[in-house]
Amino acid sequence: MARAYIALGSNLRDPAQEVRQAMAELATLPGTRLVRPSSLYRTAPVGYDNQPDFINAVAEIETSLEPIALLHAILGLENQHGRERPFPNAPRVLDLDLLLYDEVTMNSAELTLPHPRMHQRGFVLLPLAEIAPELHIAGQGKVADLAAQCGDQGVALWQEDNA
Ligand code: PH2
Ligand code: MG
Ligand code: MG
Repeated sequence: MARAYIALGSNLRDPAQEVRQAMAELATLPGTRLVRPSSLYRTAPVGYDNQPDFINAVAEIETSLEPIALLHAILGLENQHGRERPFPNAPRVLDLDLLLYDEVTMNSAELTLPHPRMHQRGFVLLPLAEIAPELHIAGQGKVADLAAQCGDQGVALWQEDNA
């Protein structure tokens, strides 16, 4: 079994519900178990500003799927949620990104591991630091240190009663 980390994000429809449901769906993938879900976070958009805030979270899973098979499986979940891709960084009903897969480093047309931007992004690092602060990102450092260094990017714990 491999240990993998997946970033979840949504800023369309009912984002908290999309992310919660996707978290549960990860456990239904073949040979896969949800080990630890992070809390949900409300996060300011990065990259393309003119869009709603996101709900983001991170999941630790255990899986017997190989990296590319896992990638295809999570893209399948995005499609089940009606994901569309009108332009890069567009608002989305569900985004599932494979962040880390054991100690694997790879760089193919389809998949780069570790995820090439995860070490700069508060919306990934803060939820990840909640569930795996001691985790090491190859070539970058320890998750807790990266989260402490990434500055204020408008990431806050999501309070259900704020809705
Ligand atoms: N995803 C992006 C680009 N920008 N910003 C936030 N806050 N959350 C995201 O999940 C996100 C983003 C590309 O996938
Ligand atoms: Mg993404
Ligand atoms: Mg994606």
